[in-house]
Amino acid sequence: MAKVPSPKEMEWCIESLIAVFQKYAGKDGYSYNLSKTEFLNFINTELAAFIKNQKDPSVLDCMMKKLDLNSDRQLDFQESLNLIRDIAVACHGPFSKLPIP
Ligand SMILES: [Ca+2]
Repeated sequence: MAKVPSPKEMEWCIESLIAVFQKYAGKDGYSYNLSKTEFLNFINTELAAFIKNQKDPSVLDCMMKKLDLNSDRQLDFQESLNLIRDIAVACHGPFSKLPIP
């Protein structure tokens, strides 16, 4: 039997993105989408450091509406990835200026 190679770092990151999305999606309905409640639970748990200074709850409502490209009041995996992409791009700027060890 051939040994299955362990996932590379980027493959592991992709698997992690999918696993975290699926952990929150489907808790109160269709398992392939985040409802508003699931989205708030996801963002307040998984991205707490990024929103810790955010005191206005309407900002998260606006964020979900902006991410919900097909306006079905749910975020599918692709729509939720736009948030992750935006955060990664925002973080890359400051990190890219650090010296490489
Ligand atoms: Ca949607």
